[in-house]
Amino acid sequence: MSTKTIDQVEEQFETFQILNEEGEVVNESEMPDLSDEQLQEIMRRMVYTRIWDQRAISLNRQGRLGFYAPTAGQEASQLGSHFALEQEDWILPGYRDIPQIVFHGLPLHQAFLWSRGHFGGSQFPDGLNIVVPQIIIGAQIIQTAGVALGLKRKKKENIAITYTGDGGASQGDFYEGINFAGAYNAPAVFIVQNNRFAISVPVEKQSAAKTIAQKAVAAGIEGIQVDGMDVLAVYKATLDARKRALAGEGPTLIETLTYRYGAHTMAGDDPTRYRTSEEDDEWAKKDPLIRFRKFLEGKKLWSEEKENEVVEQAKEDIKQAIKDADKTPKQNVTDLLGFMFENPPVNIREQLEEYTAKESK
Ligand SMILES: Cc1ncc(C[n+]2csc(CCOP(=O)(O)OP(=O)(O)O)c2C)c(N)n1
Ligand SMILES: [Mg+2]
Repeated sequence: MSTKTIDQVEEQFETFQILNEEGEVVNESEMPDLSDEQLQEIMRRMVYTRIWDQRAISLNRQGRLGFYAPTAGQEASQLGSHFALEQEDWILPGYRDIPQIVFHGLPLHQAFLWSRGHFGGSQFPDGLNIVVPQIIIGAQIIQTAGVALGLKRKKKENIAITYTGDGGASQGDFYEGINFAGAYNAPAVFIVQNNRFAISVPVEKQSAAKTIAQKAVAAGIEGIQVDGMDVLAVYKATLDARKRALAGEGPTLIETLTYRYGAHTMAGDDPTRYRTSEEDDEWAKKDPLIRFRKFLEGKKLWSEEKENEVVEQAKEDIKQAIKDADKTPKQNVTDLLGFMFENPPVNIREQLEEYTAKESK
């Protein structure tokens, strides 16, 4: 016995890239077919999300937001994959994947309510196919396999897509989910955003595997590792995965190599305790906005003026969304209990009575 098998498998998981760090096309044959307007829209979303991240961090520090998991650095991974979806596709996000569900149609003020732990942040508009962002690491992977199987059974031309992190790929749920989806040929796309850390734990400590993408092999599904700072590569990989899923060719596991510039969440994490500034600098050079901006400027599709417009729009929208969130009546204990069951069991009925009396005082 030798370990040759592993070497042979790992060799096949080369990083898929279309735009290099300079914004140059290095993989012309994989260039996706996107109109000028679509290319500009992708940039608009990434710039918008970067500003939103800065504002959210500052709102959090002012005590006005609640839970927040920073997104800067991960825009290409999050928004490039989302751009490949259709409106009727289902998204099962993790706690960091709020940009995708907002661009899918969740009003921004509801995203802020979700941050505040207000139930209004989880009561989605009718017809919006998203699930409440998952906090339990990996749980959404199994749910995605189920949603995708449901879509297949109902003969819908749609997929279910989910996001987790490098840490999430160590959970039992992850293996169960991808295996089940493979076994039932469910139209699912599993994105693992490998930002190199699960809070402070480096990815090298998560697994002996060199890539997360190769974990697809044991589940008998497609796997691909993508440059997660290259929005076109992430878009193309997701688009291809979606097509394969709908053609009955099974689910795909996509590993995006990315980096979160900020803290894990705003609840006291200090990345300087587990990352070096050299590593931060190295990843800043790969920045998804810088390289896509260069690419678009080369095509005369982007300018400082355009960028400023997006920045101003984002700031204005955020200001309004916070106002709307502030205007939302505070939640009561009876709201929480009332939403739990259609027919509440006796202990919940007792508590409902108790709190109805308290709240009416
Ligand atoms: C089942 C479970 N275990 C532990 C936690 C605590 N926890 C929250 S985030 C996190 C790290 C997740 O890292 P990763 O999957 O890489 O995602 P990232 O935050 O880097 O996007 C952990 C361990 C949790 N939420 N759920
Ligand atoms: Mg991570």
